[in-house]
Amino acid sequence: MSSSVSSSVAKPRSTNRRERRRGGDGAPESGHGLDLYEQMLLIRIFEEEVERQYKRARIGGYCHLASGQEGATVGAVHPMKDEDLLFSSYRTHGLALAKGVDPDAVMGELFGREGGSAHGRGGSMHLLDYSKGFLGGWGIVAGQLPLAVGAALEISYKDKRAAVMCELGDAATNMGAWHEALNLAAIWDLPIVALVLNNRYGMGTDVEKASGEPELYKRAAAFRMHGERVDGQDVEAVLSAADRLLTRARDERKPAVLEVVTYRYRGHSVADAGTAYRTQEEMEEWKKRDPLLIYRQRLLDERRASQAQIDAIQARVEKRVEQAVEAAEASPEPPVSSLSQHLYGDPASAEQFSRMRPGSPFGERELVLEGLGR
Ligand SMILES: Cc1ncc(C[n+]2csc(CCOP(=O)(O)OP(=O)(O)O)c2C)c(N)n1
Ligand SMILES: [Mg+2]
Repeated sequence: MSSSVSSSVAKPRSTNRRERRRGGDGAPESGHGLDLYEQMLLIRIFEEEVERQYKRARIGGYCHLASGQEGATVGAVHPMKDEDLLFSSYRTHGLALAKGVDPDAVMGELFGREGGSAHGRGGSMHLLDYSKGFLGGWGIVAGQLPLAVGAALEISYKDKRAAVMCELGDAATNMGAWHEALNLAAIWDLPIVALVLNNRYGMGTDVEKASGEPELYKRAAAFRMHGERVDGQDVEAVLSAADRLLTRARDERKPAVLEVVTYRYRGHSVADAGTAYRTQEEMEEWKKRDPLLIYRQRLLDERRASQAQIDAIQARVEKRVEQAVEAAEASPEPPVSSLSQHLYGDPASAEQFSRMRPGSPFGERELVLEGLGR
């Protein structure tokens, strides 16, 4: 078990396969990195559209946006393999898209339609697509970590070659579930990377005020686990670190904490203006280090992309998001009679639930109600 804790906010190490794709003079190949840029842009434009649709009341429930965090999201998820499993908090749209969930299925889920990735049952906070290894979308802060550790235990128990990545916010590292779950991951040598997206705030509380140790990667030392911190506005730096730690988890069964320092531009949820607890100057400073701006400039400066290619990506992504809205609109609402479907993987639980009376708050079963003479 590694007991090292290191900070790597500086230049990323070139350990991933994308960074190794270089031309004869050592410069990155033309076109290399465009896929990362396109994914970040898809998430940015998708979420801007989500906010518009939410304000038109076509999306209900809670809705948490992650604009500003695209470098962290895409960098962390891109090196994941199909068989790797991703868990996340409720700030989940970008993570689902990055793991390969179809934009139509994500938008459909937000609209509460049958075509949604969870058949409209989950909504914004509970996106899920098991076929893509995307296991949610969880609303209880840090509650996803014990589940993710359970999934990592299964991988280890069945001797599969795969890893789990579990995304959490900075505030989630103060929860009991964080300590309990990571302790088990450490003593059982489980293949899991705890991905802490440190966007500086838990709702309106600054990480400096909420955390006894605000350099969150150092908390890994409590479990003699490897921890490191990386700059989340630099997608390639995140990718390099995530790739290395996921490979280590798969090959050596070693858990790790990866803290990615980033920032959310919007409020905690769409209901929060996000201005009461931080200054305009702070927000402007972070926007100067926007992950998309930084990366676009790098691609152009290093002649990996032309302006024409960047423009073509912009047009393609805008069209893709438009199509996702059209697909969501065209998808039917689930009928009330289907209420018991798509909720349980276990057939016995599904059968039990199917006997519950729709609309009964405590799930009274028909047989019980009959017995009571109602
Ligand atoms: C156990 C629990 N306590 C409180 C809440 C209310 N709550 C929702 S989000 C949140 C802040 C979490 O912040 P952070 O972990 O930094 O994630 P971020 O929202 O910044 O992505 C809180 C306190 C909750 N959902 N679950
Ligand atoms: Mg936070």
